[in-house]
Amino acid sequence: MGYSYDDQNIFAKILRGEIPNTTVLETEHTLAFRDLYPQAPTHVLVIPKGPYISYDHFAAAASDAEIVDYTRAIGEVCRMEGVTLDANDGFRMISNAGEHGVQEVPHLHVHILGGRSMGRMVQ
Ligand code: DGP
Repeated sequence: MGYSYDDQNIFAKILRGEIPNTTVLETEHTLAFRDLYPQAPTHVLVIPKGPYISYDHFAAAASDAEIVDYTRAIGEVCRMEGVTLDANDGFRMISNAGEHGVQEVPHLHVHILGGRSMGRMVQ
């Protein structure tokens, strides 16, 4: 099996500047931008700039610098959006992977959803 990254996926095109996006935060290794189809008042996608499909791929293949940058950027986006627990009522963080996770775009992304109660995930 192994990981096979498709560099024609939509987020790869966003990273190359071929498709526009509404950027919330850009760091050395990370880009955060608004979801095109927001499911909540805050709906931001946070992606590493490197060619990783899923979190397991990223954790196995990325450098420590990329992992630290990405992890901190996620927290920074939450802070910028005003959904952190010290300032507000919280958020949901989701990352879909593969067929079972129903991942639409095969480039690692974390969804940050907030600004409303997200409801229970497991019924
Ligand atoms: P997922 O199902 O977890 O792979 O989510 C993919 C998300 O990407 C989905 O919420 C919609 C969003 N999306 C799809 N195409 C685009 C795009 O061209 N631009 C932006 N900003 N978001 C997109």
